[in-house]
Amino acid sequence: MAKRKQPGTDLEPVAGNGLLHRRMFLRGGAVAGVLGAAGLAQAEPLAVPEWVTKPGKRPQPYTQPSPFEQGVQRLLPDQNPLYEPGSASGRTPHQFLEGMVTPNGLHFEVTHNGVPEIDPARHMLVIHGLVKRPLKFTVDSLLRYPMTSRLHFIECAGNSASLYGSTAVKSSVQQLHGLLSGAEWTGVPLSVLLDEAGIDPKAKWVYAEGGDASSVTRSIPLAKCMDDVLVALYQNGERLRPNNGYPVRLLVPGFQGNMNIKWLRRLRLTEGPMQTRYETSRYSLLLADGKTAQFKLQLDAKSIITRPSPGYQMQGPGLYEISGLAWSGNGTVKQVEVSADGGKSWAVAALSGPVLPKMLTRFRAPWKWDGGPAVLQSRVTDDTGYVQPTRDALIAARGNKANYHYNGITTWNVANGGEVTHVYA
Ligand SMILES: Nc1nc2c(c(=O)[nH]1)N[C@H]1C(S)=C(S)[C@@H](COP(=O)(O)O)O[C@H]1N2
Ligand SMILES: [Mo]
Repeated sequence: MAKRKQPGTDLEPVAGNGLLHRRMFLRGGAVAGVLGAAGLAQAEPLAVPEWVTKPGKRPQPYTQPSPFEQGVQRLLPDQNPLYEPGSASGRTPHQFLEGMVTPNGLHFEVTHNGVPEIDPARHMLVIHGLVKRPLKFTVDSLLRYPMTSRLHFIECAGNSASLYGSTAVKSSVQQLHGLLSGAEWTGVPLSVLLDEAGIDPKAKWVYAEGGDASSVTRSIPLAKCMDDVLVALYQNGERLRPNNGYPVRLLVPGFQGNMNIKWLRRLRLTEGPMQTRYETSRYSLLLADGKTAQFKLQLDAKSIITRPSPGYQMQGPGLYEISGLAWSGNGTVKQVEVSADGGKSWAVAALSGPVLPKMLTRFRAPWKWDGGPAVLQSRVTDDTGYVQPTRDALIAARGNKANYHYNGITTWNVANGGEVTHVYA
């Protein structure tokens, strides 16, 4: 009996330049013979490598990645002389990672004045200002509260800032978009601690201060603090890494990375925002007319293709899986589309669940590359209906004096022969 034809089973394209139906990879049969596996001559025995012939190493108390994965590293730029000493970043190597969770050793970092070495036995957190009962917590006392775990991304508002520039920087996805990571955070909902302190009805903002030398301080709307902000103690199951705020940090889901105050030591409830340096001279948006938009705190929806991306060597014409990340500071990823012809036509990508609010979502799309030129793009729509803009549309709306919140579409050019580079469409 003839089976009804399913889209994709015969590698039928659904958009220009070889994009195939997202269901294709769910059908193992359609893939056999077109991917990387080498054909096996019948009854040929496997070679016996030396590691099969002798006992392996003893276990270590804390394991490290395979020495063959040593190239998978955070990217550490030189100290910027305009910034404070110790001001540094470490960018996540998205070109080498998969799934939605960033391993702790590769989580990105932005640190304005070096990483403090904090003794958890001496670290304190105070809540004061417009409260009925000011409170002081030791780390041990915070660890006794009932815990909540949630997966969220953090993205520096300065991530991807070079794409405001007039020429496309020929660089990796790590260099261009590496100030972004996703993790499971565990801690105490801030609302629990604020309720315990008793909120004065006059309070509308919470001023948060870090315990490092830079005094990174930010004003956070009280409504946000009562909604989904966490006082985080654990990152992917283990205690926070020093670089990411050990022993305690704020996690402010979907808001500018800068607001996720690390090494948290003080929360003061206030009537208005404090107009700190990090919400005036920095992390605000310089518009085309020279005015500055302050307190644009949510990060709009954005997506990037991580494979193939610059540095990836295409291995000849054939079937590839395009893989990438999409996220929205305003909610949940609803749909991701992928184009191989510079945005002329689009194929809907498959989303790897779970798809969670204010968290990275992995998307995938099967692609039959013919070995010729291609222009790869991805475009996300979130559950508010917002569609990621093209770079031109973003700059037309905002100008190009801005340093922050770049969320336009990124374009990878695949040249004849397979070199992948960053271009503007
Ligand atoms: N105390 C303190 N908190 C801080 C910073 C800092 O330098 N000091 N950097 C901020 C910035 S700019 C960002 S983008 C995020 C980055 O979080 P991560 O380093 O854990 O990735 O932390 C924020 N919290
Ligand atoms: Mo940041």
